[in-house]
Amino acid sequence: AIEAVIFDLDGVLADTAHFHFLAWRELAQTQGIDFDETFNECLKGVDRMASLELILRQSSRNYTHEEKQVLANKKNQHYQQLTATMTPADLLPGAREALEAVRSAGLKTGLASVSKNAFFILERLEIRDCFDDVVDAALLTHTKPHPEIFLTAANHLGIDPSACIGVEDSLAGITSIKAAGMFALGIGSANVLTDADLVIPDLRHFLLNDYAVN
Ligand code: G16
Ligand code: MG
Repeated sequence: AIEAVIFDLDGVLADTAHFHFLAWRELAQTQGIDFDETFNECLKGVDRMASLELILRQSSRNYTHEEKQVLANKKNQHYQQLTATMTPADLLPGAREALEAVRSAGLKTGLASVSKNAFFILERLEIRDCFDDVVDAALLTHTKPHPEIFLTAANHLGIDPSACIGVEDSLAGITSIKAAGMFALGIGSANVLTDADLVIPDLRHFLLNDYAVN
C-alpha cells in the first residue's frame, strides 16, 4: 500500500516553472540563443548549472567557468525578483487540497525540488508545515533525472520507495521517480510525460484513492 506522497514544487504546487522559463529565456536572448517552450521542457527539473550548460551548448562560443557563474547568478537574481512577491494565492489550484488529502489519509508528505530557492518559495506560499520532509537541494550530488532526490526523500520519511508516489511536471522528474522505483504521477500532458504511470492535467484532479488502493 502507498504510505507517502513526494511532491515536486515548480510546476506542481506553484507556477514557478513559468518564472524559471522567463528568466532563462531572457538570459538566453542576451547571448543570442533561441529559446522556446519546447526547449524549456528539457530544462524542467534540471538544476541551475546543468540547465545553463544545456542552453550555452546552443551557442558557437565557449564560456569560461567564471562567465558561467556570472550568467547563473544573473538568472537567479531575475528569478528571485519574479518570485519575491508570491503569496499563498499563488498556489496552483488543488495544491493545498492535495497536500491535505494525503495528510488526512494518514500518509506522509515529502518535497523533492532540486531548486535552491525551494525553502524561500515554501515560506512565501506558507506551506512549509504541510511537509514531513523537505529535501535540501544544496546537499544533493545529482540533479534529476538521477533518482537521488526521490530516494533521499523516501529515506528521510522512512518509507520504502515502492510505497511512495512521486508527483512531477517534468520529463527529468518522471525519469527520476521511475528510477527510484516509485509510482509516477505526471502533472500536465500525457503526450509530454510519456513515462509516467498516470497523467492528470493539474492537482484539482488528484484522487489519492485511485493510486493508493491495495
Ligand atoms: C526546479 C526547476 C528547474 C530549475 C531548478 C533549479 O526543479 O524545475 O527548472 O532549474 O529547480 O532551481 P534554482 O535555480 O532555483 O536552484 P524542480 O526539481 O523543483 O522541478
Ligand atoms: Mg517541476
